[in-house]
Parts: sequence; C-alpha cells; structure tokens
Amino acid sequence: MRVLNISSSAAVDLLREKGALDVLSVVPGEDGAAVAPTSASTLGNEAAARSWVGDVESVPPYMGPFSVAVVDRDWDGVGGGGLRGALVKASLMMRPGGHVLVYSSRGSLIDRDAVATVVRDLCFEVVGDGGADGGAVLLRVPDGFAVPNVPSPIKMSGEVVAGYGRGSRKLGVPTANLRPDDVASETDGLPLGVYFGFVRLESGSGNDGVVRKMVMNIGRRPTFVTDNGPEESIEVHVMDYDGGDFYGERLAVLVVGFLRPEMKFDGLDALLNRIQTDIGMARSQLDGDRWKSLQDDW
Ligand code: RBF
Ligand code: MG
Repeated sequence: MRVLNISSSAAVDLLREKGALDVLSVVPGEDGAAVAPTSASTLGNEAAARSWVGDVESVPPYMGPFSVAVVDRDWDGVGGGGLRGALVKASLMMRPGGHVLVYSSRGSLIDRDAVATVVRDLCFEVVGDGGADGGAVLLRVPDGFAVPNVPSPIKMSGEVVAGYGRGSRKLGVPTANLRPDDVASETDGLPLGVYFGFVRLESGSGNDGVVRKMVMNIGRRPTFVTDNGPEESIEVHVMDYDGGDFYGERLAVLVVGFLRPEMKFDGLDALLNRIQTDIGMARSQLDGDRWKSLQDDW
C-alpha cells in the first residue's frame, strides 16, 4: 500500500506500523529536489519512507498511485494552492477505493460541508468525519471511479454537431461533440470534467453495432478559451476507432465513471499528456470486472 503523507513526519512511523509499505512525505522546501530514500529500498516491495521536497502540487504523477493520502490542512507542504490545490492534486494520483484523511494539526475544526464543497468537482465522496469533534474528514475515491453523488451509469444520447474549432482531430484526439440540448437533462448538475464509459452509434451509415470505450470531456476548454466560452461542450473521444466523423448521426453514451475536473493546462503538450493518461485510466477501468459486463448490456 502506497501512502501520500502531506503532514509532518510524525505520521510516518505510525503509517508504517499500520502496514503501509511505502510512504511518500511531502516536505516543504525548494521544489524539485530528488526523492531522498530513508530506507534501503525504494522499489515499493519493502517498507520504505521517502520524502519529496517541495509542495504537493509539484509531486510528479509517476510517484503514485496512492491508496491513502493524509492531508494536514496547516502543513506548509500543502502549498500555494491551499487545501483545494492539494486535494485536486491528490485526486489525480489516487487509486479507486482509496481514502484521503483531511485534518488540522493546529486543532482547527474541519467542516464537513466546507470540504464537501471544495471536492464537489473531484472524484471523491465524503464518507465520514473523524469524530463528533469535527477533528477530521474522510474522503473516499469510489470503486471503479464511479461518478460520485449521482446514480450511475448515466445513459444519454445526442446528435453529433460541429465542434468549435474542429481542433481535436489535429491534436490526435478526435472528438464527437454532442448537441448540448440533447443531453442537457443528463448532464445538468454534473461537474465539468472528464468522464468515461461506453459509446455506440444509434443510427447512420457507419453503424457497425459495435460498442466502444470512450472518454468524455464536459467543459469550456479553459486551456484554449479564455473568455469563458459561449457554451459548455460535450466532447466524446471514441477509443480504438479511426473511422470518419459522426456529423449528423446520433451517439448513445453510457457514462460510468469520473476521473478529474476540467483544468487549465500550461499549453497543448501538457493537456495532451494528461488526456493520454485519462485514456489509459479509462481503458484499465473499463476492462476491469466492475464495468466490463456493462459493455454489451445497456
Ligand atoms: N480542455 C481543457 O482546456 N482542459 C481539460 O482539462 C481538458 N480535458 C479534456 C479531456 C479529454 C478526454 C478530451 C477529449 C478533451 C479535453 N479537453 C480539455 C478539451 C480539448 O481542449 C478539446 O478537445 C480541444 O480544444 C478541441 O476542441
Ligand atoms: Mg470535436
């Protein structure tokens, strides 16, 4: 079990005593310093305690995924993005079924509703608080990254319309944009961000009856659009498909999981990199026991 410790090193001994194999502690300091092993092995096969010098937002994704994260809201390593920044970053590195414990080493109350608001657009459910005294709040990543707080899977169907810039094909991640009105009742209230599930053509000449895997972005594309955009777009990338576009046809979509909020990336490369990660995560979830059986049955 790999643990991300965003609190003082006092927690490390306890975590290892409780069986954590590998604890990565975020230690405030100059960003980007190499990971310093404090035990003989850093391979994850033996108990190891490592430190990342910098704040949590600079922890490289390859150091995860984590089953547990411990977040002291008052720890310097939480960084400039505050609790929100730390929880966004943690959410990008957690395994499904993993837990995040949020507490305050200064003994301040952690308000459950306030934390729920902070994580509203992250793949966490608030599963409890750390006691009646409000000392901590516990978050959980749903099994299979199931969409939190709404009954899922979510089935929707929409006509494919022209996107804004038709840029996604050039980017190497072609997307079919669903007409927002067609899916408004199903997407209403869902946070902006990246979802995954299955897709099939409902009609049209290219209808081969095949159900494919998909990732879907609901959002305003803040990496490219700065004026908040005219309208949310609902873009479906059909995985393992290199046929033509679907303009004018209808797609049936089954949304099963949610990966992350929509984010403003530092340029195209960073966005494309993350989209490849999204696709990889979606693929491994959709091939797993939890979702696979849905593929042919919806
Ligand atoms: N655009 C963003 O600005 N931020 C994102 O986090 C983001 N995530 C995406 C994830 C996926 C899986 C896909 C297919 C698209 C995403 N986009 C995102 C939209 C992307 O900017 C868009 O596809 C291109 O601008 C072409 O319209
Ligand atoms: Mg498109």
